[in-house]
Amino acid sequence: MHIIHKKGWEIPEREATPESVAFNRRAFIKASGLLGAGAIGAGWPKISLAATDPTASLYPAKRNEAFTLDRPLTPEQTASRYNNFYEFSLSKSAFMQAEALKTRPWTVKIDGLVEKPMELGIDDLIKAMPLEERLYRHRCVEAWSMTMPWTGFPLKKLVDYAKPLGSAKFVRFETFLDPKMAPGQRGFFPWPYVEALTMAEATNDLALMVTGAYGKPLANSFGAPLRLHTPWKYGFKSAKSIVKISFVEKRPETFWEASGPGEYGFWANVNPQVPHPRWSQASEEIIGTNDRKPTLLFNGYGEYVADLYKGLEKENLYI
Ligand SMILES: Nc1nc2c(c(=O)[nH]1)N[C@H]1C(S)=C(S)[C@@H](COP(=O)(O)O)O[C@H]1N2
Ligand SMILES: [Mo]
Repeated sequence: MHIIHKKGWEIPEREATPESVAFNRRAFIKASGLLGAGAIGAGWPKISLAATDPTASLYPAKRNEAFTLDRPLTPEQTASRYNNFYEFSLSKSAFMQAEALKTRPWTVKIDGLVEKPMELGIDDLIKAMPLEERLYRHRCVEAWSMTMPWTGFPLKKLVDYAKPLGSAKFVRFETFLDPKMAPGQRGFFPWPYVEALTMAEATNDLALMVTGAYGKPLANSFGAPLRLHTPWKYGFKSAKSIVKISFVEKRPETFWEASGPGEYGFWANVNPQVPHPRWSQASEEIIGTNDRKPTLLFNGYGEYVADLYKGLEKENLYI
């Protein structure tokens, strides 16, 4: 496929710094008339105020101490305002447009090769699952990284709950489709957003369904009310705002494979020695700092996941 539009990561880094986020914030407040109304507090910090969320009382969840970091946490205001969320914008300030994301009512469909397909209200699902907090590193294919305190439950628990049939080989995740709500979906991309994992990846200890961050329900920009995070893979594998989880036999075509097959493959495991066709993956910019660090194989999570890829040497496992 010939892609004629610009990808988010072709935007010069300058435009994607926290400084420009701060600038955009002022522009946004001005444009929305909030300054004049003297109501900045009412209009602006909604992304960090989740008190009205029906699951708010479940947070903060107990931290699982098994997952530790080699660097400080990214401040919440930095992490929740520097996002890839193409449904809303190709710019890192998608968090502003993502305020339009309506997260209730929200239903998650589980279908495909399962004993009994079902539809679950998001609040019932979250209450049925064991929430815990995990400190995870996040490595975007664009060569930047963050560290977040996610709250969520192991994807494995949801797989057990769904009772897949033996014939299921992949788990497919689909994001909402609503071009009225999400301006990016009016543009040229193979919507809705789709990601997928093998069953072995999905039932690995690390694969986390995320419902909250920083000790409260997920801010819209992080992909509320339910997103995936697979920290050993490039960030694009971690689908946001999921409405459907399907168990399938055939390997699904994913959003990024369909958009740029030569650049974003199915596996997308982090490997500093395998460059992206257009840039090096050897190191990463730590967002919110002036630091770069060397990138680690499997983003430092090899002890959990390296075994998953034995026998797959012929596949293009990295990018
Ligand atoms: N639905 C959807 N999910 C998505 C994306 C997206 O544009 N839409 N971007 C991906 C990419 S490229 C990254 S790096 C992460 C960003 O997650 P964050 O904004 O919480 O850091 O979300 C991933 N999941
Ligand atoms: Mo990414």
